[in-house]
Amino acid sequence: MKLYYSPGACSLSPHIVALEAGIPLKLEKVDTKAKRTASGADFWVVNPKGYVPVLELDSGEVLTEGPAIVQYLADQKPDSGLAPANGTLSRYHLQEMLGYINSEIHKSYSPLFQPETPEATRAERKEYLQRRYRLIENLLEKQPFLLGDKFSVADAYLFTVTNWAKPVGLDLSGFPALLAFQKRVGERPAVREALEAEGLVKKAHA
Ligand SMILES: N[C@@H](CCC(=O)N[C@@H](CS)C(=O)NCC(=O)O)C(=O)O
Repeated sequence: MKLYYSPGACSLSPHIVALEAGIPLKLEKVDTKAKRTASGADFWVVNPKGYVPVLELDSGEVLTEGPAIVQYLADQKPDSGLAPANGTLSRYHLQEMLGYINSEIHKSYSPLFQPETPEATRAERKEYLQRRYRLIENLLEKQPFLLGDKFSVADAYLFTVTNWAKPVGLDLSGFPALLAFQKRVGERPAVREALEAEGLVKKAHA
């Protein structure tokens, strides 16, 4: 399988999930502005939506949309415990959380990365994000991970998007449980490996 990614973008979430699950992935970097992949392919052809992440299966079929990709990866290795079993209420709670992160958090960051976004819109989006993070904070005050005691694909996604707070200047100092979560997840070996592979942190020398 191959993951088309852009360093530090939302594609970091499936990258982390694959490493957590022990699924070998080929990686191909994408210039999402130029819509070119590192091997010179036209990214519009790979994904007509023009965005990462894209998971190319060994059959050549492609799967897009982060929440679908992370569940697909977790289901390849059910024993990893990265997603509750299909058909259970817990699985719907996972999808509920992925939907919340996708539509309420991930996409609220998007205008903050656009230089042309007016200052008033930036302020409104930041205020909106802080409101949405409050629910997450309340949850993480009671439990280490979004679904309870165990790390799941939702945690990989939350970690990925929350890493964007610093570059866009979103103040998270009012969310100590969330900040502790970021630190805890960032120290997981698979997460560290994904960050190193994407060139986001320096490799630790032996
Ligand atoms: N709905 C998609 C959105 C993916 C998305 O927003 N990807 C961003 C990076 S985080 C991207 O590739 N943006 C480049 C572009 O849209 O031109 C998902 O949830 O996977």
